[in-house]
Amino acid sequence: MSIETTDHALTDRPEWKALEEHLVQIMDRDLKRLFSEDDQRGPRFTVEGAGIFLDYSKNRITDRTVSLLLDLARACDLEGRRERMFTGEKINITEDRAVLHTALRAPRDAVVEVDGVNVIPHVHEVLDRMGAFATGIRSGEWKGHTGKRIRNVVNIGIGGSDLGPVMAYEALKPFSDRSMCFRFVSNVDSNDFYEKTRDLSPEETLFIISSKTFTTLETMTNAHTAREWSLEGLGGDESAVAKHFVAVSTNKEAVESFGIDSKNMFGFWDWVGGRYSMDSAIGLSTMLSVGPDGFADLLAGFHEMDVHFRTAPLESNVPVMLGLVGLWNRNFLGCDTVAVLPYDNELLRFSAYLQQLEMESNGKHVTLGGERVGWDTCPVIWGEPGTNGQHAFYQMIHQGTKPVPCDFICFCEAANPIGDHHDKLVSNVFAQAEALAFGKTEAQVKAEGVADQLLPHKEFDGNRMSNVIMTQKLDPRTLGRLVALYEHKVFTQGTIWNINSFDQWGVELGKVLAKNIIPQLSQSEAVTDHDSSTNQLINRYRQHRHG
Ligand code: G6Q
Repeated sequence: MSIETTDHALTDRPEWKALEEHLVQIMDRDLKRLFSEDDQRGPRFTVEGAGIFLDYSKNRITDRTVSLLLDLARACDLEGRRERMFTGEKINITEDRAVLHTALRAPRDAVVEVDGVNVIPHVHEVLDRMGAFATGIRSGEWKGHTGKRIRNVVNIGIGGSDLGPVMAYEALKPFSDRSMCFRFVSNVDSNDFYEKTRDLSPEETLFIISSKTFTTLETMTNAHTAREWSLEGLGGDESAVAKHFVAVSTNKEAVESFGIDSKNMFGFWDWVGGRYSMDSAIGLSTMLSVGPDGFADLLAGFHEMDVHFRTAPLESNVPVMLGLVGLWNRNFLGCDTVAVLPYDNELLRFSAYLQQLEMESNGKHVTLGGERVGWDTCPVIWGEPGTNGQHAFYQMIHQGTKPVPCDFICFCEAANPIGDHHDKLVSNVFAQAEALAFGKTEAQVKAEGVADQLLPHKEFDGNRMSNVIMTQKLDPRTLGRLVALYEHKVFTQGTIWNINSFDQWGVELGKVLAKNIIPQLSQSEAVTDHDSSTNQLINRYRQHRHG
């Protein structure tokens, strides 16, 4: 394994120190003042690329802030590292892997080499096989064991093998084949499997077992349960598995030993991280729902944003600017969380998807060289679609004690327009961003005739930062662009924080401990080998697990 040793303490860099000094100089200039000083501020703090328009003017920044942030990005070699990712260098140094999700959406004639082998023909070979399979299922040509067509598709996977597929299914529902039913089972909680299958007919149900490793506890447990459920409903004939199970994995041996023929397996590669895999074969359920052409549009959208990220100058680069402004809010203004607020109901799983993408990628406390970081890394990412959030947690965003930077995401056109719903929806985006930035002074509240004792309760400080991301319409292409936007934002921030955004060692310890605990839960004698709290919990559960 080649561990990079070129560790620079980020906070010792002159560019970082310049930002710290600059912060002191602009501390007292709130957003109201910044806007009043410059009537072109809105248009100037705006970038556009790959069909995505980003207005970041409602952040507490000046031209100098932007220029210092760009200096920092250059000093951290963002451009060089970006190229190293795109060209297949093994920048995931703790796993000695290339990071090539961008190759998954590269055109057929592109050349991207890993260890001297061009991976693009392999990518397209899998895409072609997925396309033929999806067409067979969608047309009814592929029949189940008893000769009925497949109407239900159940994706079994977790984490990166679930969040992307389920998010994309919800987001692209208006483009899906409505005669089919799609379900996603992820949790090892038996309720998940039960509830998602209780009304399905095994004769019409296809399971996609999506697991890069094909060893994940949750997925393998659900996969075996699905196999039993299916065989039970199909008369116990083992040959039925071939018609009702396919696998998406990098582990051919494990897939075969589960009983799935490798001709029904769609592969991917170790250079695709789980949370970066919704555009690989892990997206098979997406392709089944929106069709091969819809999936091709999704990939085209991803690729457009890749090209933009790779080629646009940093100052006019949408993911770079989103990343830099986020870094300013995190490291210099001390914001601990970011709310992602899509004003589109179909994006109901988008914040959960980004939670994994950002927090699993950049929630790290050591640098690439293994030193403890001396600066904050990933903030907490959270959110819900608007306007629902407005009637729930926005109170805190407007009047809580700490600012919460918000990404408002909106679309110029509705996927299913009805009357004036869409204007009403989008007006709320603009109003929320405006209210957060400019607030309402005590004098304004008083002028409305509000009683003196209520003034502090009804006043809004303002000076709360937000981005507005606007694009035309939520369709497969736009979804690809949006996801790639955030992938590259993560890359931008991870590069400056000098961490490995592509491993996830932090999820291992709990998994190992759970494996040790599983047999203890059903043993007859009391468990004593943990701390007194864990022993107590295990033993209490042991005593009560049968009611
Ligand atoms: C993502 C993570 C993780 C992974 C799941 C499922 O980057 O690695 O969320 O996707 O643990 O793993 P398998 O696909 O191997 O089952």
